[in-house]
Amino acid sequence: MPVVLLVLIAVVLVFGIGVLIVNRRRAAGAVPGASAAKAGVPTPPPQMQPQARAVPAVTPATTAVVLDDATDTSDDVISAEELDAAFEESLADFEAEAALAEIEENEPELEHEPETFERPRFRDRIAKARATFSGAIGGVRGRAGITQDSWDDLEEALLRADVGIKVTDGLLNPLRARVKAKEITEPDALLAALRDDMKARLSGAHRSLTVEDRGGAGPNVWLFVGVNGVGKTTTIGKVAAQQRAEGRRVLLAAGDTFRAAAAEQLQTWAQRSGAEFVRGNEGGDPSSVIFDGVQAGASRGCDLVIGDTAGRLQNKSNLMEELRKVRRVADREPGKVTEVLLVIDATTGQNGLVQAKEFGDVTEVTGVVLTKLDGSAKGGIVFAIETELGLPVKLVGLGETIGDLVPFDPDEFVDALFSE
Ligand SMILES: Nc1nc2c(ncn2[C@@H]2O[C@H](COP(=O)(O)OP(=O)(O)OP(=O)(O)O)[C@@H](O)[C@H]2O)c(=O)[nH]1
Ligand SMILES: [Mg+2]
Repeated sequence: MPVVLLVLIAVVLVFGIGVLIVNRRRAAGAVPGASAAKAGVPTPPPQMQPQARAVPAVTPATTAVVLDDATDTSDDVISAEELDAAFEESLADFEAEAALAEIEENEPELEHEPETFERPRFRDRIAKARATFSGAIGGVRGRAGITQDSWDDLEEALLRADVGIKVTDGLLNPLRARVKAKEITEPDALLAALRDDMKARLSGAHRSLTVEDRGGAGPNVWLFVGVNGVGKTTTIGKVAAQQRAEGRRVLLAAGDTFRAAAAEQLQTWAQRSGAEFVRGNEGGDPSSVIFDGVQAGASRGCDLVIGDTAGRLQNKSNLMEELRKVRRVADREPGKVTEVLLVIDATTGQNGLVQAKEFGDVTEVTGVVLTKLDGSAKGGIVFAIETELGLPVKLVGLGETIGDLVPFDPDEFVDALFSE
C-alpha cells in the first residue's frame, strides 16, 4: 500500500513540473518579436487594413515594447527612440516584404479620369500686380522726359511688387547710368530697357520638373515642403492632375500626419486627379508614410510618388529635422527624390526669402512653387528668390481650382506686369 502511495505521489509531481514548464514556454512566446527586439531588430509592423482606394501606411511602433519578463523593467523596455533607430537601420530589409505583400493585394483599379482644365493666363490673373505697375508706367510715359519723378515711380512700383531693395537697385542703377550717358533718352526706351533687364534676370534657370526614366527601378519622388497654409496640398492636387494628363501613373502619400483632415484633403485631390493614395495614422511618423508610399508606388509600377508634408515654421529645429529624415527615407531604393519643391505664398512677401533659405539648407530644395499670385501684388518676390538664393521658380499658383497652376514663364510674367 505505501508503495502504491509513493508511486502516486511521484506521478503527481512529474505532471505538475510538466505543466509548469509548458506554461513558462507559452509565456515566453506571448510577445511576438520580443527576443528580436531585444537584439535590436524592429518589431514587425501592424498589418495594413484594406481600403477602397487608400492603403494605410505601415507605421513603426512608437510606443515602448514590454518584453516577456515583466519583473525586470530596466533592460526589457525599448524606448521609442531606440526602436526608431533600429527601424531606420533595417527598414529596407524588413518592412519592404510585409508592405509589398499587403499592397499588392490591395492594388486598386484607377477609376477616375483626371479632370480636364484650361490653362489660365498670367495677364488675366495677376490683376493687382499689374495695377501697381501700370500706375508707374503711366506716370513715366506721361512726362516729356526722364525726370527724378520717373525714377521714383519705378522704384516705388518695384518695391511694392516685392522685388526687394537689392534687386530694385540692381535693376535701376545700371539704367540710371545709361540715361546719364545719353544712351537712353526717351521714357518708352527706359521702360523697354527695364522690361528687358527684368527678363534677363530671370533667364537661364532650369524650370522643368524632373522625371527620370529609371527603367522600372522605382518611382521618382517629389516632396512638397513649406510653412503652414501656403498651398502645398492644393498644389500637389494640381500637379498630380497635370502629371496624370501627361500619362504618368501617380501616387500621393499623405506625409502630413499632424491632422487626420490633412490626409482626407489629399485623398480628395487623389480622387479628383486620378492618382493613387497612401496614408498613415494620425500622429504617426511621416517618413514611414513616405516610405510606404514609395514601396506601394514601386509595386504598382507608378512613375511618380508625390509626398505631402505638414506645414512647419522654418525656425522649429525639431520639425526641420523631421523633414530631413523624410527626405532621406524618400531617397532610399527603390525611390529616388528628383524634386523637393518649396511652396511659398506670394502674399507673404520678403519673408518667403527667409523660408527659402532655411528649407533649402535642410531638404536640398530643387525649386519653388509660388502660390496665390492671383490677387497678390507681390509677385516680385520671384526676383529676390532667383537672384539672391539661386532657386528656380518652377510653378505658379493662379487660383484655387485644379487647373490653376502654370509653369513659370518669366517672359510672359514680365510682359503681363508691363501690359496696360
Ligand atoms: N487664391 C489662391 N489660393 C490658393 C492657391 N493655392 C492654394 N490656395 C488656397 O490656400 C489655402 C491653403 O491651401 P493648402 O493646400 O491647404 O495649404 P497647405 O500648405 O497644404 O496647408 P497646411 O497643410 O495646413 O500647412 C486653401 O484655401 C487653398 O485653396 C493659389 O494659387 N491661389
Ligand atoms: Mg497641407
